[in-house]
Amino acid sequence: MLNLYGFPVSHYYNMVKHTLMQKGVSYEEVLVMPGSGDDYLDKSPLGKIPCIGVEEGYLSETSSILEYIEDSFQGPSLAPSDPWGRAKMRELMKVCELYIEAPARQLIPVVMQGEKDNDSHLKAIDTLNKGVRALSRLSVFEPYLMGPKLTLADIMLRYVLIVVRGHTALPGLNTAGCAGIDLASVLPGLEAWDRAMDASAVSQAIDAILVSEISKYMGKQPD
Ligand SMILES: N[C@@H](CCC(=O)N[C@@H](CS)C(=O)NCC(=O)O)C(=O)O
Repeated sequence: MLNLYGFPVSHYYNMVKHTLMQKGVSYEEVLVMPGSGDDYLDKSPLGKIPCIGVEEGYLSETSSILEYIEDSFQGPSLAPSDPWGRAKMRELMKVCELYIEAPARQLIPVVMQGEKDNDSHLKAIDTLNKGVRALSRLSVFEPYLMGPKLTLADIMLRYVLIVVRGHTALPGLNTAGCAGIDLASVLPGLEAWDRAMDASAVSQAIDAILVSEISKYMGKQPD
């Protein structure tokens, strides 16, 4: 049985959970909060959430986990089968992670606590603008990022966007607005993509948990 370590409000945790559910893989959730101590470092060396435990050992870093799940389990395929398509999917995932999620996360204190802009916030705004434009250049939105088939890149983007434009459970988290980005005009395919992603029973199940669990975890999150 695969163990999934973390907590259900973490957007990275939910990328892994979404992938497991989408593929129909059985798993057990093990509650771990950030800063859980040295024992957890044996599983996830930087203490990051999520991580998984399988027969072979432990694995952290979400994109590695997603690819491991895709490669190891039956169920609907969530990646192109050819090397080029697969590499292009990884390119999209890197853009989501490094140039959208990371700068958006840096802007959270600005939008939530009204912290004053400083050099690092201005750099984050610049990176986020470039990241969203890169996403636009790399994606076809037909309706999914790479075409008619859902891939791991779509799953990653769904949860990255929580940090960029908020969520019904986290309405104030509009870091794109703080960076002056009008998502609908930079990403004209986003509306149809949202409809396709939101129609998924897996998305709906994860959103329902997020809404019901959020108040329990808000005060404990380090971000
Ligand atoms: N690069 C990591 C990032 C994961 C991450 O930052 N997770 C957050 C929770 S959403 C976390 O563990 N924060 C606590 C910390 O950074 O120590 C991944 O891809 O899994």
